[in-house]
Amino acid sequence: MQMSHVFHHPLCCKLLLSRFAKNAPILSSLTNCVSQQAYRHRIHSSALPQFCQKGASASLLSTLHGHRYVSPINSCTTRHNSNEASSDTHKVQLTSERFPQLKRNDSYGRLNEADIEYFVKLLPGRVVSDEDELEGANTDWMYLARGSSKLMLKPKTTQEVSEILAYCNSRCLAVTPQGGNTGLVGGSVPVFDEIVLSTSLMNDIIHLDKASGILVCQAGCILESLSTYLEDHDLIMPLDLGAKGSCQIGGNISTNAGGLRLLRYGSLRGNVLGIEAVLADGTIIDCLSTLRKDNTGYDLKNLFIGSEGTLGVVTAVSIQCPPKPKAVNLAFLGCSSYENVLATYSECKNNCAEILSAFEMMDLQSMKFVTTNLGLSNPLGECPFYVVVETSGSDAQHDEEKLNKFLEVVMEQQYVMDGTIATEPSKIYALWQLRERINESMMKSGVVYKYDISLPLDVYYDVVIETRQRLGDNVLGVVGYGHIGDGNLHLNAVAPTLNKTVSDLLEPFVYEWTAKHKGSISAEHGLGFNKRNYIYYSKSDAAVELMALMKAKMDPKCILNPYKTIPVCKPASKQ
Ligand code: FAD
Ligand code: 2HG
Ligand code: ZN
Repeated sequence: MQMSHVFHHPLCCKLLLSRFAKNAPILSSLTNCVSQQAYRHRIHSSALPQFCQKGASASLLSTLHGHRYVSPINSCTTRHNSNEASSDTHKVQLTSERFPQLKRNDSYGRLNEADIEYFVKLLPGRVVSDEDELEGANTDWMYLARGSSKLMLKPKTTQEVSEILAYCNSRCLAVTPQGGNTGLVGGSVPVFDEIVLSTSLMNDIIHLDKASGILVCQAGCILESLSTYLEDHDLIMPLDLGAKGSCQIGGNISTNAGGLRLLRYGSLRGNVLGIEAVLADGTIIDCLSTLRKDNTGYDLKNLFIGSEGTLGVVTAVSIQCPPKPKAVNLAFLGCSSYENVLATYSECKNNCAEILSAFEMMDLQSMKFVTTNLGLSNPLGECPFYVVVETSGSDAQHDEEKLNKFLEVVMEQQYVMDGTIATEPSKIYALWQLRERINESMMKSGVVYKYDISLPLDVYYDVVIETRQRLGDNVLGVVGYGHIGDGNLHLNAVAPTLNKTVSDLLEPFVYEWTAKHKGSISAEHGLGFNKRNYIYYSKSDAAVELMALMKAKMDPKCILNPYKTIPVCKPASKQ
């Protein structure tokens, strides 16, 4: 349908809504989900467990988390849940075999009977050595990294984490902290036989101050469970991401996750008010402040935000939560060129300014993956680019007027060639699926080479075009999508299997391209195992050296998440 048929009328919203209704298939694909009412600013979802009701106790939350409550999105779609065995995981090549030049450092101790006895006494019933159960914890979400840990520990309290680390430090046993295991850079799984320290049972909500919106909780709380809990108190989490049903707030903080709301609420570095963490030697650092202002010396909590489990294990967090918006609108628009995407973004900021809560971009190739591989329906015609514009405000009429004004302008200027809007939760949810599930859809075709880069907006999409030309028929597709409002591009190349020709064409090309355009080679996913050696494209030698010094000071035996984040991480005895 041409835009002139849709938007030029002053009642464009109503027309658009009726147009949306004609696109029933996008909704029917949701019928198997746990909850069709679920949406990003969920008010209440009747199909979800009742823990989101007022007065739900923290212990009930724990019980649910103990059973690995998975979001509606993931229960429909996710390939595996962390810590659960999947027959597929056995097919993933061991990281140690994939990188035979990388050697396990023999300074690390090897688990013995006495170690197991110690842990069993400390954590009765919460020491996992069953091989099948360990498969899930050893294998990453991407099905690309697989460790061979023989032990997973599931503490419930900070004190237990402290005792575990003090013991591991004394025995020089390496440890991989793990939250929801949704990380995309191979950071959350062991490389060799590191012990997995899972925070999945550390899922109590400690306190919510309803007046200030400050939430204090344990690190293992699942992001979506927190969102659901908060919404009953007219608050929301300041972050949201496609992995919300499995990822944990401790993992979010340890990766400094960005996601879909960063444009509006800013980074976790601004929203996290306090952190409690345990250092490698077991020392508990209590910086669990709930103050918005605290300039007493160095901002230590920021050391743990984004340090990917290499400096300490985050055990609890206090976080500032914004009020739940009373009105949410979503516009799903099609653009004929990248220039028109940018022009649409500019107009959106001009017209929707304070109510804008997300501005996301996906190209036609991304759309083809979600429609072909997941059976979702594209509500629009074929357009080279699509954008998702979300507004969140406090006055439905005011917000609608602003959105309409913006739509009128972008239609008149022909920046947008087609579009649909939604105000109903179920429709908003359905439209968000098209964007949030791109990642998952590509994996159904094979192996995904993933780049998560920050770039200036004027060159943002050029790298997709160049990469596509460069890879040609060597791959099934090259797609570009992401948080364009934050300058964050997700460049993905999909191939049937891992392939040296493809990797050699991609690396270091993508990193060099990014550095040449003054971008960052990791915008939001971190470095983990996969990208640690490329850090120099985005940080000076001196900065990396300072990181290494901090690591050596805080974890002198290098037991915390070795082989991750810092390019070379040698145990103390080898230095
Ligand atoms: P894990 O994957 O378990 O761990 C991630 C890292 O943090 C590892 O290095 C681990 O050792 C460390 N870690 C975990 N918990 C702790 C702790 N308590 N203390 C110390 N270290 C710890 N990321 C984004 O930024 N934005 C997105 O929009 C986004 N969307 C995603 C969508 C999908 C479908 C998927 C699968 C992933 C997405 N991600 C995104 C990546 C991932 O979800 C995030 O990085 C998330 O924050 C990881 O949380 P987690 O609990 O799963 O952590
Ligand atoms: C997203 O924004 C996530 O969807 C995942 O950060 C990005 O898979 C990716 O490349
Ligand atoms: Zn992202």
